[in-house]
Amino acid sequence: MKKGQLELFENKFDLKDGKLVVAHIIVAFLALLIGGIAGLLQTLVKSGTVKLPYGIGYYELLTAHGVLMAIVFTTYFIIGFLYSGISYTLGGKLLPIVNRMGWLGFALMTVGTALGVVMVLTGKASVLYTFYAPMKASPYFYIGLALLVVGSWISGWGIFYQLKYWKKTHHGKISPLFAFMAVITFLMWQIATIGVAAEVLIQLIPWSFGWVETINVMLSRTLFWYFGHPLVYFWLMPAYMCWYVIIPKIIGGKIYSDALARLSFVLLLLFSIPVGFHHQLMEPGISSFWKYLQVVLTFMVVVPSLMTAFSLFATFELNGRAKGAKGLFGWIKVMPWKDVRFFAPFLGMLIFIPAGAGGLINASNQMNAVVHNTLWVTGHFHLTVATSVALTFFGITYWLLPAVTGRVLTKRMNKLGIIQTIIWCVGMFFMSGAMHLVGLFGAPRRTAFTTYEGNADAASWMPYYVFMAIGGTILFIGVLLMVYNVFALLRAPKGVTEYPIGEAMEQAEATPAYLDRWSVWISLSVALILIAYTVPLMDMIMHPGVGSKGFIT
Ligand code: HAS
Ligand code: HEM
Ligand code: CU
Repeated sequence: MKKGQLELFENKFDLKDGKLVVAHIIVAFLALLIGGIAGLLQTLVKSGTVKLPYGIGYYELLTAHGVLMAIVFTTYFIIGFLYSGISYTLGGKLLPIVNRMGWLGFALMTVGTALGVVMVLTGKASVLYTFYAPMKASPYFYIGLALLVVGSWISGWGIFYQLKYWKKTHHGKISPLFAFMAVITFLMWQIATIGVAAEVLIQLIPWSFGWVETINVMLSRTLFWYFGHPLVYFWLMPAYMCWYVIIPKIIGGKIYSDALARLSFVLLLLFSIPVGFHHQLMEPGISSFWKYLQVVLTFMVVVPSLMTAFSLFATFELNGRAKGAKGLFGWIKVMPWKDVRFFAPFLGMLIFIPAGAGGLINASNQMNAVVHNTLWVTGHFHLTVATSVALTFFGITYWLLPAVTGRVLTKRMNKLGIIQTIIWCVGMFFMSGAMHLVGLFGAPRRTAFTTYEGNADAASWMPYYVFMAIGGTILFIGVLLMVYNVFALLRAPKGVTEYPIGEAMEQAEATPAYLDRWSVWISLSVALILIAYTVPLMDMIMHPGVGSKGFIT
């Protein structure tokens, strides 16, 4: 019996690849833990509840929080998750060379992360996760970032290589949906990170070593946002992969349309990069025409999200009807609410509706003038990345860790997962809700506790800061419980957990082969980027203005 089980398992997930996956997930959740401590302290400082001891600066904390949460937690989780799915759907195991590339990427990323985090925690890189010039960090912080990016490239190339091999051995077949999406995600990442690599290697590192005196600030910010917006889709697309491919299987339904899912990912590749200016709408130095063009493209990239919403509703409703649900909302009753593998990602989807709506507000030029650099924006991305994406990643963890380690999710763990999800939503309701509101009243983001010398407007923000701190405290409990859950999952009873990959509906149309034609999509993507960026970038390079010296805060 035991032997049979083991064999069955070995057909399901390769345990050697499982180790690679687990290594990534562990680093991700350690980052969540340390980032969570920083986050909690931020809310307590802002509300005037605590003063930071030992000369720790607010910006040290905020940099650590942004880097650990938005860059380390996400990137490690994503690579671990995508490698697991690649291993499972493309041949049942990673090619030995791909497994080694995964480890090499992991090692480089980890050296880079350690270097970067040490610089931040020793106060030598209080430049926030966007590392805007002319704020200057130690060169080793930038070198750490560069290693992190190069490591992620190597991992991405491993994914491309595995697909290439699969295609060679499965001539004429369309790639599995999960693999297709993983490749698009990493193609997008590959194209996007060129911007930040150029910024770091050509501008920031020479400048912070003192080899050049000044820096072209406008150019550096533009290169950053060329990368920074696709960065947020790099977080989102793996969550969409769970919503499209995994969730249908977990609820016992089918994928509404394989072709629609692929098309939405192609659109995400095309439109997620040439839109960075929507983070720079309030900046001088970019003419309004180019801002306008990129805002139009920003609204184009909303389309694949709306397609996603449509297709998920369709999956849910058709699944409900197949199970006998009646009426417009009858399907809601037959959903597996008590299964955390569904519950956590579903709340992520639900919260993505207001989160995305906030994004549409941000992207509208006139409204951006109201919300830019206020806590509203912080509220927006704690709903998008810190809830929709994070809750989806949490939901994935409950089956991923058991599946790749040969264990099972126990009832007790499932229950703890449900509790964790509820805690997260309640905490975020308070924290992000208060951020949105007080942001509308003009409270700036990225500020420590201050009374602005008794200014009455600033005093009226204080109650909201208290709500943020209440929310932050609840969220921190959620972080602790999640980290506990991760380590408990790693010790769960041995057994077989299926890797849940959904299948398309029988009546769905066949997937057209052109969707698998990479060269077309890459060329189109490059063309759009050239259209949106060439002229403004040339302008910044030809008319650099007066360069800026560095400032160390
Ligand atoms: Fe954003 C700033 C615009 C999406 C993250 N964003 C940020 C920053 C971050 C971030 C981190 O235009 C701050 C960066 C910094 O530090 O300065 N954002 C948008 C727009 C979208 C958007 C138009 N953002 C995201 C996502 C993120 C993210 C996703 C992370 C994961 N954002 C902006 C702009 C700024 C900005 C400006 C700059 C602000 C400033 O001035 O600084 C769109 O992509 C959103 C489209 C999404 C929708 C929702 C579709 C709904 C779905 C849910 C389906 C649910 C179902 C269940 C089926 C329109 C898919 C339903 C069940 C029931 C029972 C009802
Ligand atoms: C910023 C709290 C979880 C990503 C902030 C700020 C607070 C905060 C108060 C704003 C500080 C300011 O503008 O002065 C928390 C708490 C969390 C949490 C209490 C949970 C315990 C997360 C997660 C993510 C995240 C899970 C992403 C996955 C960010 C980012 C910033 C930020 C990117 C912006 C940093 C910057 O402006 O440079 N957080 N957060 N947070 N948070 Fe969180
Ligand atoms: Cu953006």
